[in-house]
Amino acid sequence: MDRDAADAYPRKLGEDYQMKLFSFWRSLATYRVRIALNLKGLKPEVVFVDLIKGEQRNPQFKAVNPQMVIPALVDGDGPVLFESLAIMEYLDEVHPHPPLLPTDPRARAFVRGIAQIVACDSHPLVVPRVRNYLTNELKLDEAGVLKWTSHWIGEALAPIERHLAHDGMTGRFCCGDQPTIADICLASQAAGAGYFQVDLAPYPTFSRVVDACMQIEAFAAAHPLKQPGAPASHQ
Ligand SMILES: N[C@@H](CCC(=O)N[C@@H](CS)C(=O)NCC(=O)O)C(=O)O
Repeated sequence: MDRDAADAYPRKLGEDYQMKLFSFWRSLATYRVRIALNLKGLKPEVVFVDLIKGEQRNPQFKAVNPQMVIPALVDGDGPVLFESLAIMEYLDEVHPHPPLLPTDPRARAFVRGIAQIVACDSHPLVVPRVRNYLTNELKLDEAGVLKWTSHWIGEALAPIERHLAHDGMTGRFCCGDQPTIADICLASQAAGAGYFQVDLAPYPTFSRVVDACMQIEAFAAAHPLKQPGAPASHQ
């Protein structure tokens, strides 16, 4: 069923992809999965779901992902994979090199903890359906919505900075000197801070690690502003 729904999306002549990623330039969760795919050297077919036009709510996409959010990844015969953290761990298990998690249990917990502050505590509060609810149901104006989004982004940046600077785990990247799922989530948090005009100056360790990530082609090429359909800048 999932594979059928995914196959309902038109495929260009001659394409024979095993993997199909439902994506949009602006999606921070999909940015995370794009980085993981790039790090693994995987090149799925990309299907665009325009979140600004509300295409995630089309019945055709709802048949792929009933939650009506991206990313969604179909690998082979499916079923569809959903939730960026689950997708990244799946990719890491199926394609173990290079690893996206350290082997040491404490280091793994640290990496997952940083990733979850971003993906489970902060990002869910700034996604389009939440912003739309604030605007349409609670009647917040643009300034009010920006106050909301920047507040919840900051509520993640401050503890992440504290963990990175003080827990003794951080090297060139969040945990040691290899990029992990935590760094992928950091990159998405930095892009979100750009969308919602959050100053990163108070978070020097966070910014240093993000800068190190962006020197890696797999991160840089996955950036929202590098995707088809993206504007030249956030402004
Ligand atoms: N927790 C999910 C978040 C998925 C999500 O909310 N994706 C956003 C784009 S980043 C979306 O598709 N939103 C559509 C909407 O809110 O209507 C994940 O990490 O994959």
